[in-house]
Amino acid sequence: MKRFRNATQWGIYDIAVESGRIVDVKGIDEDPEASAIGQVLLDGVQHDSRIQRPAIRKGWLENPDRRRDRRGADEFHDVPWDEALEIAANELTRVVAEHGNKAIFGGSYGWASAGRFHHAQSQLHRFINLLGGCTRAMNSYSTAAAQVILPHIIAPWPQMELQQTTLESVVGHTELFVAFGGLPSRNAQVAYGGVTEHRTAKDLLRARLAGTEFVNVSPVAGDIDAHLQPTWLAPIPGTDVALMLGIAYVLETEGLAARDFLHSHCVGYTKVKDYLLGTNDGMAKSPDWASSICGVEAKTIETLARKMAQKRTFLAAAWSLQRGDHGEQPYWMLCTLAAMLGQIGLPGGGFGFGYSAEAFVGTNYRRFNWATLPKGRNPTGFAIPVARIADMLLNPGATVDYNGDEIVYPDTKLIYWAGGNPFHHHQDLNRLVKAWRKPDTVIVNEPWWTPVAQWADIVFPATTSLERTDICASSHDAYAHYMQQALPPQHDARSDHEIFTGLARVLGFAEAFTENKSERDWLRDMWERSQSSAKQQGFQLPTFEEFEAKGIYRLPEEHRVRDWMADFRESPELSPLQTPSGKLELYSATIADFGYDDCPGQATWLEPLEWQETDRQRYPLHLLSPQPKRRLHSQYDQSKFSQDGKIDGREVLTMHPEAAAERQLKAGALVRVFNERGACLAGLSLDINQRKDTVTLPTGAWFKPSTGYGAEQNGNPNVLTRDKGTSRLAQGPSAHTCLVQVEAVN
Ligand SMILES: Nc1nc2c(c(=O)[nH]1)N[C@H]1C(S)=C(S)[C@@H](COP(=O)(O)OP(=O)(O)OC[C@H]3O[C@@H](n4cnc5c(=O)[nH]c(N)nc54)[C@H](O)[C@@H]3O)O[C@H]1N2
Ligand SMILES: Nc1nc2c(c(=O)[nH]1)N[C@H]1C(S)=C(S)[C@@H](COP(=O)(O)OP(=O)(O)OC[C@H]3O[C@@H](n4cnc5c(=O)[nH]c(N)nc54)[C@H](O)[C@@H]3O)O[C@H]1N2
Ligand SMILES: [Mo]
Repeated sequence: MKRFRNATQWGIYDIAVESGRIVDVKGIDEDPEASAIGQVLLDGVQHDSRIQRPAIRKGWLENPDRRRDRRGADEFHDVPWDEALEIAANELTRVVAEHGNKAIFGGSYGWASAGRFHHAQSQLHRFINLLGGCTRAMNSYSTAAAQVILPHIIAPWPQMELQQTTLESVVGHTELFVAFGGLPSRNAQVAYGGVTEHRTAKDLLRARLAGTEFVNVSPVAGDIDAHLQPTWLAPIPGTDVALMLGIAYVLETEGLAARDFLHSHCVGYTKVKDYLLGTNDGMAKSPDWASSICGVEAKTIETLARKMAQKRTFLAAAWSLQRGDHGEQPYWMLCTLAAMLGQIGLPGGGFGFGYSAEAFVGTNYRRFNWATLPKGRNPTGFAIPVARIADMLLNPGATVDYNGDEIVYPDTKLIYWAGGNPFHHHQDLNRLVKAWRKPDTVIVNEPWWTPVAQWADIVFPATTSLERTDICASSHDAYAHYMQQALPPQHDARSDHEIFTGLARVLGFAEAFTENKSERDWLRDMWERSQSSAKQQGFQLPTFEEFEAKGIYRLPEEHRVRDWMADFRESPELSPLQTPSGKLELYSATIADFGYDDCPGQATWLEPLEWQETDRQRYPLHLLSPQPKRRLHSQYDQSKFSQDGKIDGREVLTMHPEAAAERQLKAGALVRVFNERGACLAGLSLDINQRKDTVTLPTGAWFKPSTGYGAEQNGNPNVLTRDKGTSRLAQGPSAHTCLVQVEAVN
C-alpha cells in the first residue's frame, strides 16, 4: 500500500492505493475538521461511469445533414485519439473560417478540479485564445448579481470577498450576528481551488462562547447549527428586502439611525428616507407593511430593529439571497441597513457576505496571488453574462441589457466545454435542452459520462486530479500543496493539457501552446513566478525541489487586525471607497441613469416575477435548491457516499410535515415535484423546522430526462427553476425564485 497526497475543492487528503485501487482516504493533520466528502474518491474516481476512450456521437458522425437532431439521445462510437483529435480540430477550423471566432462558445463555466496547472478552463482558454478567441462568459453563477452591483455602491467584488471583516474580528466583539440565509455549515466544507483548514465551525463556536448571539433569518431553521443557539426568523423566500426595509423604518422613525455616519460616509440617504416614509409613493415601509410581505410579525421586526441599534451588530447575507429575482436588491439593502446602524468599520460591526458559503470566507490569512497558467488574451474581447447561455443559443442577433451596456448575442455554431456541467448549473433545463440543440457541434472534455458528456458530439476522456501532478494553492488559503499523482491515467484518458496539446498539434500551434514545456516544467515555472512575487512582498518561498519533497508549505502569517472598512471609517477623504463618490452609495446616480425598471437607483422592494402572490393556486410551494451536503454540485454524484444520502436513488426533497399531511405524503415516499416548466422525481423527507410553504431540493443529481411519470428521474431541481436574469443590471441566475407543487407517485 502506498499513500499519496492530493487535493480536492473540499480539502486535502492522504490517499492510500493498493494494487492500483484507492483503498483509503483520510484528511491531513493540518485540517482540524476534514470534510467527509473526501469519501467520494473511494469508488468515484475509478467508477464504471469513467469515459474510457474518445467518443463521437453516431448521428453527428454519420448524418451530416441532420447532425444535431439526436444530441443527448444517441449512441457514441469509440474513435482512436488521433482520429478524434483531427475531426475536432477540423471542425474548429471550419467554424472559424465560415462563421468567425465569436461563433465558438468557450465560456465553459464550472468548478472543475483543484490544481493550478491542470485547471480545465485555464487550459481551454489558453488553447482557444491561440485559435483566435471565442465568446466567453463573465461573472459567476455563485455571485453574479453581487459582482455587478457592489462596485457601484461599495467595492469591487474581489476586495469585498477577500478583505471583508474576518471572523477573528467577530469573536469577542460582535454582540448580535444577524445572518440572512443563515450560516449553513455544509457549505463551508468547500472552497474554490482547495482548502487546508476547515475552521469556520470552530470560529463561529468561539464567537458564540465569547457571547455573540446569532439570529438565523431563513425559511429553514437548520441554516444555522443548533449548538450556536440561534434565534430563528423565517421570512417567505425572496422577501428579505421587505423585512430589512421594515427594520430600517423603525431605525429612521425612532431616531435610531446613525445620522452622522450617513452624512459623512454615504450618499443618498435622503432618498432612502423618502422611500422609507413613503413620501413619494404614499406607502410607509413600516413593520406592518413589511410583515404583510415577508410573513415575520411586525412586533418581531420592531424588537429586532431596536436590538440591532443597541448592540454591536454584524449583518451578513448568504450568497443565495442574490440568486433570486432582483437579487441585487437584498445586497444593496443590507449595505443600507448597515450604514444606518453606523457601525461599519468598527470591530465586529458592519456587514459582509457569504460567511459559511465557502471555507475561506472570513479567514484572516495572508492573501497571496500564486502564479497561474498564462492564458493570453481573448482576441474577440467578447463575453456574455454567464447565466444567459440558453438565451444566447436561442436568440442569435438579439440584444440584452447588462450593466449599462447592450450586448448582441452571436450565432453560436460550436460549444467547447471543459470543467463544468451546464446540465447541473443552468436553470430551466428543458429550455436548455432546446437551446443546446442549436449549434452544429458540441465538444466536451470530461472524466465521466456526466450529463454534459452525454449531451456532446465529441467527447474526450479527461484524467482526474488523482492521475496528474499539480500544485494546489489559492489566494484565500494559507498553504500550498504539492499534489502527487496517485494513479496512472485510467483507461485511455489524457489530461486537459494533453488534449489541447493534441488539438494544437493538428492546428499547427503546438509549440505556442506548450512552449516546449513538460508538465513538470510548467509546475516549476509557476512556482518560480510565485517565488518572485513572494520576494516583492518581503518573504521567501522554498525552492521547487524543497516544496516537492516536503509536499506542503505554509505562508508566513500576516493576520489582518484591522477591517478594510476601518480606514474608510476613520477618514473617507484619505481612504475613499472605489465608488464614483468615494462613499457608500445608498443612491447610485450611475444605476439610476441606466433607467432599468427592475433595478432603480436605490435599494427597493420589487415583487419577484414568481412568488406566492402570483400563483398560489397551482403552485403553492416555494422551491429552494441549496448546495448538497454530501458532494460538490454534481461532482461524484455517482459515488457511494453521495448515493447513500438518497432515497431509492433519488435526491431528497424536504417538506414540513403539515404540508406533507395535506397531500397525504409520508416520509420516504416517492414524489413528483412539478410546475409549468418541468417535473422531477424525488424521495420525501420531513422537517418541522422549515416554513410550511417552502420545500428544499439540493442541486447535483445527474440530469436524466425520461418519460417515466413525465418527470426527470434523479431529482434535479433545475428542471423546475426559471431561466431569467436577476435584472437588466446583472443578468445573474435567479434559481431561488421558483414555485412548485408536489404530489404522490403511486
Ligand atoms: N437551482 C440551482 N442551480 C444552481 C445553484 C443553485 O444554488 N441552485 N448554484 C449555482 C452555482 S453557485 C454554481 S457554482 C454552479 C456549479 O455548477 P458547475 O461548476 O458546472 O458544477 P460541477 O458539478 O462542479 O461541474 C464540474 C464538472 O467538471 C468535471 N470535471 C472535474 N474535474 C475535471 C477535469 O479535471 N477536467 C475536466 N475536463 N472536467 C472535470 C466534473 O466531472 C463536472 O461534470 O451551479 C449553479 N446552479
Ligand atoms: N457541500 C457543499 N458546499 C458548497 C457547495 C456544494 O456544492 N456542496 N457549493 C459551493 C458554491 S459553488 C457556492 S456558490 C456556495 C453557495 O453558498 P450559498 O449561496 O450561501 O448557499 P445555498 O446553499 O444556495 O443557500 C444558503 C441558504 O440560503 C437559504 N435561502 C435561500 N433563499 C433564501 C431567501 O430568499 N431568503 C433567505 N433569508 N434565505 C434563503 C436556504 O435555506 C439555503 O440553505 O456554496 C459552496 N459550498
Ligand atoms: Mo457557486
